[in-house]
Amino acid sequence: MEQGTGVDVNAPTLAGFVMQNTKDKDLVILMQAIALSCKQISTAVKRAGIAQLYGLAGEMNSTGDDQKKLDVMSNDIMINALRNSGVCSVLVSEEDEEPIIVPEGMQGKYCVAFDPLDGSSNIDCNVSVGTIFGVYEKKEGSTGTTADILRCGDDMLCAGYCVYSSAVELVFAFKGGGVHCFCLDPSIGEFINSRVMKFPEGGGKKIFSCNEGNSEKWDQPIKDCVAAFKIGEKPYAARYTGSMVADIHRTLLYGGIFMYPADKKSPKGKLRILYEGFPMAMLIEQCGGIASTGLFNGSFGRILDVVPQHIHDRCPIIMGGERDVVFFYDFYEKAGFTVPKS
Ligand code: AFP
Repeated sequence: MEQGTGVDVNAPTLAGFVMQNTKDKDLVILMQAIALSCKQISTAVKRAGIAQLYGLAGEMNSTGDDQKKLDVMSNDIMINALRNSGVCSVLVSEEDEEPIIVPEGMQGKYCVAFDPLDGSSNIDCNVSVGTIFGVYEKKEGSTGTTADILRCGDDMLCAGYCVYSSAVELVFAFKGGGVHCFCLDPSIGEFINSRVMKFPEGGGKKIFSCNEGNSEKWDQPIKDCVAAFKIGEKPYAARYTGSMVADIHRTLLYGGIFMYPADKKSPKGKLRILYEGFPMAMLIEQCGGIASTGLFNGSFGRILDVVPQHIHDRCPIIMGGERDVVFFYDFYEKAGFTVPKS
């Protein structure tokens, strides 16, 4: 910090961090494009009331949800930034039915799946929302096709999210590395490395996070597990915003478990693999937690092992600290299922 000025001449910026850790200039360009998008989306979210951006755009998106005006704008922001970055070939957005293939002369080595504004049904009441992204490297010799991105989560190179809340924080990880948080410093318009993310020692706060309104359709072991969260001398606290980014951000920082399981009506659950399940699973695992599909197609697996068949495929999600996911598994074990051993 330069004395008396409040200016940090050595500010650990996102670009500097990516360069130092990877020496990959294309990845620096990619992360700068994502960061720019997040700053623009954050500004649009903040000005939504003034700029009359609340409300529906009048369309439905690729997964059948109503599109908000901010959904459409955030999608345009991301697509423009990534397509013009010169380092992307294939883009998959929650808002677009088909993948976007970048024109040949502008292609680069990365493929990005993203949800430009996740939790957007919360926008009009000013609850936190976020952007989620997962990055793959194009297969060798590929001219950029859907096959470059329809791969298991372990093939992702890096992933992250940005949460638009009282502060704007961008959380991301390279495959196999730690999880890092960058806070947007509005005085200089840059994301600055602010903290390392890791599950609290011992599991942290006992919090469960799920839409209990669906419980009638859940398997009996999940019903039993959630009932058990609520009894005893020190029951778990219930916290659920309906914005995955906000719920996962809290889970990573405070501890607990987030669940969007399969149910009788939706055997694949609700959340999308490429731009919700995979990026969050990578961050959860690299923070020391477990990211499981729960009971899915007859067995329990890692989310990152799933191979999506379609770009908008869904999978059930049970993720959080080891203490709490193991607690969840116990109810299936008692019901006679073989569960993963940690
Ligand atoms: P929206 O983007 O349509 O608001 O959906 C948000 C979301 O994909 C995810 O962020 C939430 O965790 C989940 O859906 C909430 O779903 P329920 O409203 O069914 O609880």
